[in-house]
Amino acid sequence: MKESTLVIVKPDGLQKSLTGNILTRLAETKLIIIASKIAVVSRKLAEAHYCHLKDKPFFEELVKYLTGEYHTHRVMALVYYGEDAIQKVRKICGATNPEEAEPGTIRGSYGRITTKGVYENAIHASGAPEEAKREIELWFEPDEIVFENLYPTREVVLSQHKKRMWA
Ligand code: IDP
Ligand code: MG
Repeated sequence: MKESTLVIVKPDGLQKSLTGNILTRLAETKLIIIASKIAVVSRKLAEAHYCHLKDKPFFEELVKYLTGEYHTHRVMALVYYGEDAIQKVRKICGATNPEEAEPGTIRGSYGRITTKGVYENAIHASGAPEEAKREIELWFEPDEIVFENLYPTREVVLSQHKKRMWA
């Protein structure tokens, strides 16, 4: 089944200049990239992204990690699309716990567990189609995605809309 998946090169990945290596590894999947950007992650976005983990003891540290408190305040977000995209990307990422991830995987190669117990595992990848939809809609506007009708959209007319333009 053709599907889309959200990938985030997390702040540790950017700070360690791993973006190129990670994208090269993901190219093995032959999936296509239909959106990409460098983003600053607000606390609100990080909390929404990891809302399913809000009761975990490591949640606060996890939110700080994703906002870049321990590295750089930037992440790279991408949407990959193609046959079995979710499973193909997850396989190359490796297990959540970098100590348990296979050595050849992205997390096995670049991840570590901090002294505070957070898994700094360099990359996020959606785990299921519903999760991918929720995450992609959280991170991207419809017009940032170079793919017609990935998910349903609606049109709104904004009158008093402030927008920054080039001077
Ligand atoms: P996933 O990233 O492999 O989908 P999730 O369970 O969705 O794993 O967890 C999201 C993120 O939270 C992980 O990538 C990792 O950074 C962190 N995390 C998950 N489980 C733990 C844990 O038991 N201890 C510390 N950090 C964790
Ligand atoms: Mg997950």
